[in-house]
Amino acid sequence: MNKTLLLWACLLGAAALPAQVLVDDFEASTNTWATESCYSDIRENEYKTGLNLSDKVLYAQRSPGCNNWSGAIFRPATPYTGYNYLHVLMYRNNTAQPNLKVSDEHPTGGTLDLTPMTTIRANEWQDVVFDISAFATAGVDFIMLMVDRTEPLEADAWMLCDHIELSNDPAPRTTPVGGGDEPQTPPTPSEGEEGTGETDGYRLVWADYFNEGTLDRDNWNIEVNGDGGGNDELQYYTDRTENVSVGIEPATGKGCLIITARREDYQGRTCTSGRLTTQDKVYFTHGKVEASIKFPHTANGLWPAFWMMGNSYSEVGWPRCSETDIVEMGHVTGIQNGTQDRYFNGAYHWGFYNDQGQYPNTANHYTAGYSLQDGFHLFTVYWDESSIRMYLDQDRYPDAQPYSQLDITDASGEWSTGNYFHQPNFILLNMAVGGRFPQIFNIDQVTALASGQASMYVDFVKVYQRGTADETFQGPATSSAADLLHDAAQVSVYPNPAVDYVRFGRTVQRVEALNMQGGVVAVASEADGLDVSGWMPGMYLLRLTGDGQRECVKLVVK
Ligand SMILES: [Ca+2]
Ligand SMILES: [Ca+2]
Repeated sequence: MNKTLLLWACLLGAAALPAQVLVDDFEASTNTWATESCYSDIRENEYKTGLNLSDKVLYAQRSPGCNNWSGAIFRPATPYTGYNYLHVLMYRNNTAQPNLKVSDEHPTGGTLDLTPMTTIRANEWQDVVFDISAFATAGVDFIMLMVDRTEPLEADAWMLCDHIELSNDPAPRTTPVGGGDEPQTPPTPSEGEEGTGETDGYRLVWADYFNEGTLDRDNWNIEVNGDGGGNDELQYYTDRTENVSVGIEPATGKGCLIITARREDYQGRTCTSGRLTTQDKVYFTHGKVEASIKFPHTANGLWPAFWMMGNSYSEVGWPRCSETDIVEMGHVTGIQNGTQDRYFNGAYHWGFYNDQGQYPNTANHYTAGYSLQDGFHLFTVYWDESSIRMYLDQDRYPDAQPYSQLDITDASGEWSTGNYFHQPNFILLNMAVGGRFPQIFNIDQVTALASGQASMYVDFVKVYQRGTADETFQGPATSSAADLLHDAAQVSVYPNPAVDYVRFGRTVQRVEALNMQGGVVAVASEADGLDVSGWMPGMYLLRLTGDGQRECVKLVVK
């Protein structure tokens, strides 16, 4: 096959189905596999060599006297459809052919025996591939792995199985699983975590769904201070789990970032809370940014917010770095009007202070038609070369007008927006208590903390981009079909079809090649390129690491 490798040049449609799905890697404590006829168990991997450096494996044995269908069976809750190949990482004590059934009741009557496409070797890990294309439509509703079908048997035959995967790629695995390099499951949205999705050319480049039970410190910093945020706020921000945690929102069961404000004496302050940023970890210029948030009842005195600031903050200071407040709640006007649960705003701060102590800023206040404090609501900002536009619940109300917008084309003056809103921004999530925004400066007036504490829940945060030249992105890229090419100017990747070798134009400390589902297909160190012979046509993401930087480059293999 003659391959050409193209830099990401156009947007491709997202695959309707994941390119592969991991059925089991046996690392979990529960065994979902049943012994058939002879013996099976899940055990420590005694052979951490070659392709399998992981900890646990499935063991299946057939002994003399046991049936030739001895092995282990797994029944998925719902059939897997759309896959043509089943991969089993296998280590066995003989070269007899393993046997597979993938359907309990094959529509043509009875189950079908499948033998591997792979030549079996003994005493080493190999990726054994089965062609299951006959079941791509009807689905895989049963996986029965048999040690062999030989007969009779004179000595024990056994096999270790691991990393059982359904795929549309027949190429056997060449990189090890486990040992720290096990492919990470890319973050994938659960039901209700779709947000506005990949619309209008926007592709997901980063997301945190907060479903893993712990905060991902590759994404987030937790601020610790009691300085009042420059607004005479009352809280002390801590990094304790009492204030910042990842857990379950009790009413919906959603995995969330939980920011909790608590009334307590702490470090000279009368209450505590949490504030997180992605500063120096995830920052980007232009894109679509959104978060699904369940606010607490803010009245009176809580001030939760989802916002952005320029990553140049530590160098140029505020407001020169610019600030974009996507949503804030708890303003004094809402308190005065009795509309605290519906009154919110988007706001912008930029420029610098003049001699009169003024600087440019603007806010758009808005009263929603329904409470924003009784469930999750989606806040989406579109930020491009011409404007910043903010939308409420655009997933449910796609035709609604923006609640806030700012023109950022004018760069004619020292205070013009166009000079401040085209630089990389990071994301902030926090919940202040009191201060100038709610105009409450005494903890006794913070009725929202009368019961002692109140929490803000964030179901997910996402950044989408279109891959246009004006965009930048720094951070741990989301490994999905939606990754975009970034920083291409720093790394030249060009095709050499004659030898199937992609050159980077320089040596990088480490490169990981990921397929569309985030599976690692190749890893190399101190490499100036990658051999891509044998790669299936398709889209790949190269993560290049060096000098403390991580760059992502998209490849299309044709
Ligand atoms: Ca394993
Ligand atoms: Ca979530």
